[in-house]
Amino acid sequence: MTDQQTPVDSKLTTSKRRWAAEGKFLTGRVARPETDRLPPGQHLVKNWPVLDLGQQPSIALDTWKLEVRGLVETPLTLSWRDFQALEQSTFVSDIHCVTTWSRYDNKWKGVATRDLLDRAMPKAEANYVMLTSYDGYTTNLPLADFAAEDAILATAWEGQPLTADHGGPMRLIVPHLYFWKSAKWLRRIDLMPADRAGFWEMNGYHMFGDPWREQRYSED
Ligand SMILES: Nc1nc2c(c(=O)[nH]1)N[C@H]1C(S)=C(S)[C@@H](COP(=O)(O)O)O[C@H]1N2
Ligand SMILES: [Mo]
Repeated sequence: MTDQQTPVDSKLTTSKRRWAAEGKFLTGRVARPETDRLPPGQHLVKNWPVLDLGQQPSIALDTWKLEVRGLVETPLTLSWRDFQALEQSTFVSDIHCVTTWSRYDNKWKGVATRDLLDRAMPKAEANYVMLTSYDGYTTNLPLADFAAEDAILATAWEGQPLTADHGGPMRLIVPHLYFWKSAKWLRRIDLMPADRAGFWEMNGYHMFGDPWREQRYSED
């Protein structure tokens, strides 16, 4: 082999480099230029608003549990102690709420969804996830997006235990989708073969919810 590239190779290499720089074809958090950080139609806030159905459950840690069910090799039922014994990760990410506020640089600590899935071992037929919370809330997303490298089952925000109003003791954070996908007070994760609508998705919100494509509401 020679080091010399054919014109075709170098053209491909150039466009691949450009795609990489632009984050083309990638889902999830990518290195976007700072000027591109705010998705269309969003404005920046410094505070952290509380939004939910108005029923904020208070869950005692000794009765808290997390279940992983459906298309997995190993169904899981984790106590708080079991959950704390899983590998802990820290990620920093932005929040984009469909009601048009965004908040930059939130520091989360908890269990990376990938680490939980490593325990449960999704079956090959698992393509989507339904999340069910202690307040009865549900929301759906593709398994690949649930397993994004910066998706986290968060128990702390900015170094403090996650407060009950924001979904404590544990909530999901999926930074690359609108925040309604980030279930607070998460109780159960079901791996499914096909997509099904959760609460807001049955009420006119988009099935996927990509802020960069402004997928706020469903088409019909
Ligand atoms: N369990 C549960 N999770 C939920 C909701 C809810 O009502 N119940 N609301 C969603 C919506 S619409 C938003 S915008 C975010 C708000 O999270 P925050 O109150 O921490 O800002 O939580 C999401 N997760
Ligand atoms: Mo929301």
